[in-house]
Amino acid sequence: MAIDRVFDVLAIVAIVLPSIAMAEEFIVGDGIGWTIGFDYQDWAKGKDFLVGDKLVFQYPVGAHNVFKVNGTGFQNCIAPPQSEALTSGNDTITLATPGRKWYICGVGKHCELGGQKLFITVQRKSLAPTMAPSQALSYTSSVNEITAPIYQLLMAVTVTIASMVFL
Ligand SMILES: [Cu+2]
Repeated sequence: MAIDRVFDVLAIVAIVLPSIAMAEEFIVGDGIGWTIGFDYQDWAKGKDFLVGDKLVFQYPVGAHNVFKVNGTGFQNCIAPPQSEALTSGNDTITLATPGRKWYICGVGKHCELGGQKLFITVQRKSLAPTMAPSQALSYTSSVNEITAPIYQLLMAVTVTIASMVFL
């Protein structure tokens, strides 16, 4: 009986762990890439940006660049100093923290007139996205004295691995 419970717990960890470790990579604008005359708010609509995911800005080198700005910089298309620009043409940004993020192109009037700006909201990653709260509760309450420490240990390991991946 106790052994069965251990396997149950292992099964949960096996299901939960990959979903924690898996980060998504978003090509901004998909096939269009990072350019003028494209609706990036429309592109971002319905997408779930989670901590650990990546944004990739793709464009011909020299044609555009990428600046991370604040809300005011986004609203008014104010580019920070050139030294802060990403210019590789394949700029990957890892979304390290939750919250609102703003990006603009600082070339010419691409932001003001070309609408080359992106605003997203990054969400905190849930630790157990595949396990419903009710399910988790019933498992916790049915775990007996012997398996409880093992369950806690496995959860601690899961959290440790998750923090190693994302911090
Ligand atoms: Cu541009």
